[in-house]
Amino acid sequence: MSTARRTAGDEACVFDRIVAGELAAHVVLDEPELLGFLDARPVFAGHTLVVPRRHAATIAELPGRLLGPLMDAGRRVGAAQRQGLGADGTLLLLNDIVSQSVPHVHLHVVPRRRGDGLRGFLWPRRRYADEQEAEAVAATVRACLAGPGAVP
Ligand code: DGP
Repeated sequence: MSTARRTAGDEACVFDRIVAGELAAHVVLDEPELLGFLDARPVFAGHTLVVPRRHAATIAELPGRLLGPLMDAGRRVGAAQRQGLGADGTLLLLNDIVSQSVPHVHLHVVPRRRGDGLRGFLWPRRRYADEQEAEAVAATVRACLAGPGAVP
């Protein structure tokens, strides 16, 4: 799933179509490897999606060298939202597979304001039962990161 213009079923990926100029979007960032445009259903005005031009459905499929530039674009768009839109801060968020409605990597850059009501909306927190449970979970992830199935 890493070639350009990849499709989900028979339908062209909607973000590939935006990158190709086949679908209109309000572009805010236009760079050789990345495109940033307004989310059509924003949490707040200015909510931007930054996508790699080359199709990758998930971050495991995205070349690792693009992760830094993707986050850096989020950093710059967030600063522009603070400067131009009066935002106090930024939520950088990337839904990967679960809750990912468009199978093309996209970084949400959401302008935040103090008191905007988003506090705690993402997840209710829990606690580990004890240190043993936490260590067992950490050991499992550590082993997978060092094992043959690790993403390069
Ligand atoms: P997610 O749920 O994390 O996969 O976010 C996908 C976002 O993509 C969602 O907030 C709405 C946005 N979106 C979906 N289709 C289009 C589109 O055609 N144009 C634009 N600008 N945004 C879209």
